[in-house]
Amino acid sequence: MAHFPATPSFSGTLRPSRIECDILDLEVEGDVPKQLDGTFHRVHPDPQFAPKYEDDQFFNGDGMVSLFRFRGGKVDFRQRYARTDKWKLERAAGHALFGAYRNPLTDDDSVKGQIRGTANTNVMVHAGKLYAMKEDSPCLLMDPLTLETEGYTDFGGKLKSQTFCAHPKIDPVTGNLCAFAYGTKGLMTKDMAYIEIGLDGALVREIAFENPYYCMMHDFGVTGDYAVFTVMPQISNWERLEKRLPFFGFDTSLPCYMGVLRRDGDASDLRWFKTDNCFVGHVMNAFNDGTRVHIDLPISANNSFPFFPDVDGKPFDPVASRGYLTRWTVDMSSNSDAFTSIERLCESPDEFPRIDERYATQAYRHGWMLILDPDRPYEGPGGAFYALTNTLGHIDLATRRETRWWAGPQCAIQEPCFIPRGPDAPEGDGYVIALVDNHVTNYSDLAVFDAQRVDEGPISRIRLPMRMRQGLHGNWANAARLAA
Ligand code: V55
Ligand code: FE
Repeated sequence: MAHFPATPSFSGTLRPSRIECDILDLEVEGDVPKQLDGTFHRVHPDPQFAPKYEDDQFFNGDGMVSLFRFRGGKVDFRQRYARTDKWKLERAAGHALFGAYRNPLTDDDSVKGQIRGTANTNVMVHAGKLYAMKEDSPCLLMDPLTLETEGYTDFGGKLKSQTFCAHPKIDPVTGNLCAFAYGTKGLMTKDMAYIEIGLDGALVREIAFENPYYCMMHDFGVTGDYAVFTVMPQISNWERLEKRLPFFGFDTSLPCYMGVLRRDGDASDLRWFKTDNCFVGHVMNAFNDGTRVHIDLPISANNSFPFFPDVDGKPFDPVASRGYLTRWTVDMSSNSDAFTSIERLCESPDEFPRIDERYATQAYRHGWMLILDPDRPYEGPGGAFYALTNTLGHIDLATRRETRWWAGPQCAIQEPCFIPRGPDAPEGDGYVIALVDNHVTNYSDLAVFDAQRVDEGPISRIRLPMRMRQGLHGNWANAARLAA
């Protein structure tokens, strides 16, 4: 008998959904641009079974992958669980076997040593497969159209790392998928790797190195010449796991770092630049002009994750938790470990930044993100920690002009995704899509915006007959990439 805890992670707007389905030809309000031919995949955590522990958290749910197939103005929908090893073992048992988030000490003896991954963080098409990813485990391969799971991959026995990040980037110049991994030799190890996977799905390079301290390293940046890593003190250790504390805790006594590694090197010239304690969010983009290396990402004065609390017990500070898009710059020709500059790019709290990915790794002009506008009213039920992602924003980094669209008092918006109008469209010319979840009616729409006119609101809404659970990340793949 399924009985989910009555905690904010499993009730109210975060009530588990667990819906696998196929819907042909979704209802559409307005017109979906006919030239859009491709797929939008996204994923949310959705526990298959009630968790072993009442205090379990949202990030531990099994990956539920959604597919919106766009063709000729019509959109088909499909949703399937990522059939991870964990999902299959628990399916066979009929109940949860794996315990707390990233804590193997809490698992049933019957599953000791099994891969604990949930594939719940990001999904991206590369080399004919859908990569479904969770940063604590290997990359899971799925079929991009049927959503059948193939299983975990070690890239033909070539990849040494036990883990694979959830935020790879596709280098638009080489077509390689650029990724990284932390805890490559096991939990709590400082061992990391920079990884590239070629257009044929084979390992191109794996560069091993160590980070200054073990921490949650969630996202990274890639430039033409370098891979860029951010170290922030969401830390962990075995003592925390033995005490059954949340896996990560935030340590305000530790500094942050920006690491820069040559993509074609052997890590002998890896540099760690140092800055004050802060909380580091998702990466919008990174690029280098010569030896000057830039990474753009929301930075908060303090911890943004209340469920990974302060290690000294300091109370969560919601205002200090807000991140603001910031440019971190370092110079590889400098002899010191100091940053060259730290420049705030956006004055509104923001997260889930995206770009026109044809400009990934390069100097760029256009960004989109969710803005957390605290001055807007919210009329939905409380509890969901993402209820304030109420506004979609566009930023023109050349003029610093910001435009935005508020989704209304009943709604939250999920991570946006940019789609170019066509292969030759200039940077930023196209569409932005984002799920808009109505927490009162309990329906979601996939809203389509003109990317340069988000303030005018959606030009069409692709209507789902249900509300999507809060998700993490998703990506567009055009027909050419699907066929490759
Ligand atoms: C994040 C999400 C995760 C995770 C670690 O957003 C970090 C950050 C959905 O799971 O395991
Ligand atoms: Fe993420």
